[in-house]
Amino acid sequence: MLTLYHNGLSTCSQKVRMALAEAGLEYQSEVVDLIGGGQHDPEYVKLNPKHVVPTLVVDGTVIRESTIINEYIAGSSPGADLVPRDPLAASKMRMWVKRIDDDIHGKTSGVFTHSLWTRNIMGGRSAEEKEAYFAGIPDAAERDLRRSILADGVGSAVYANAVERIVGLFNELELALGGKTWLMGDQFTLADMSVMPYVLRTSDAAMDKMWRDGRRPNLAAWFDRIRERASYGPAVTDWAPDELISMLRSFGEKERDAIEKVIDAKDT
Ligand SMILES: N[C@@H](CCC(=O)N[C@@H](CS)C(=O)NCC(=O)O)C(=O)O
Repeated sequence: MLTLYHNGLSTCSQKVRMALAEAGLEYQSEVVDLIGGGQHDPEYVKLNPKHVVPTLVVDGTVIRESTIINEYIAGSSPGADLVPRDPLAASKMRMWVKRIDDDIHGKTSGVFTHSLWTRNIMGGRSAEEKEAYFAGIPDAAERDLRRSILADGVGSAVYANAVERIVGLFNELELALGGKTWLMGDQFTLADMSVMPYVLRTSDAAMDKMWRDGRRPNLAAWFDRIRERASYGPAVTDWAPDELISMLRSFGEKERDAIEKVIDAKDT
C-alpha cells in the first residue's frame, strides 16, 4: 500500500502526483498543511526530518525526496515508460531532473510564492506569530532567506536573483523544446514532470510575461500540452486549493507592474 504525504500547492508534491497518475498507481492521501505547520508535527518529522513534503510510505518503508520517489514510481511501473529505456537518453533525462533539484527548487518557486502569498498573509500577523513562523524553519539559511523575502517581497535582491535564475532555465527549455513534443522527444518522462511545477508557478505568480504573447513559443506550447494531459488534474487541479491559488493570483495582480519591471530588467 502507498501513502503519500503531500500538499496541494507544493511543487515537489505536484511532480510526484503527476508521476503517480501517469503510472496509474492508487495511493492513500495524507495532506500536510504547510501553512498550519503540519510539516513540524513531531509524528510527521519522524517520517521526514527535514520538515518538508512529499513523503511516500510503501508498505511501511519511507521514501523521501521527490526525485527519489519518482524513480521508485517509474521503477515499480515499468509499463508506464516514465524513463527512457536507452541509458544515454535516461542520463539526459536525469540531467534535467537534477538541474531542477540543484538550481531551481528552493531558489525560484518558493521565493515567488513567499514574496507574494506568504508576505501578504504574514503582514496581518503579530510580531510573536512571525517569530514563531521563522523559528519553525529548521534550516538556518532558509530561515534567513525567508526573513529577507518577507521583509522586501518582489523588491528584494533575492526575488530579482530568482527571476534571473528562472530566465536561465526558460532559455534552456525554449531551445531544448524546439521541434519536440516533450523534453525527451515523443516520450513524456520524469523530466517534463519535474519541470512542470516551476513553469506553473510563474503562471500563478503573475510572471507569465516570460512565455506569453509569442515570447518563448516552444515553452508556451509545451505548457499547454502538459495541461491537457489526463494526469494534470490528479497532479495539480484536483488538489489545488482554489482559495489559495486565487489569493496568490490576486496578490500577483496587485504587484504585476513591479514584477514585470524586474522581469524586464532580467529577461532581455
Ligand atoms: N528536496 C526535497 C524538497 C522538498 C520541499 O522543499 N518541499 C517544500 C514544498 S515544495 C516544503 O515542504 N516546504 C516546507 C515549508 O514550506 O515549510 C524534495 O524534492 O522532496
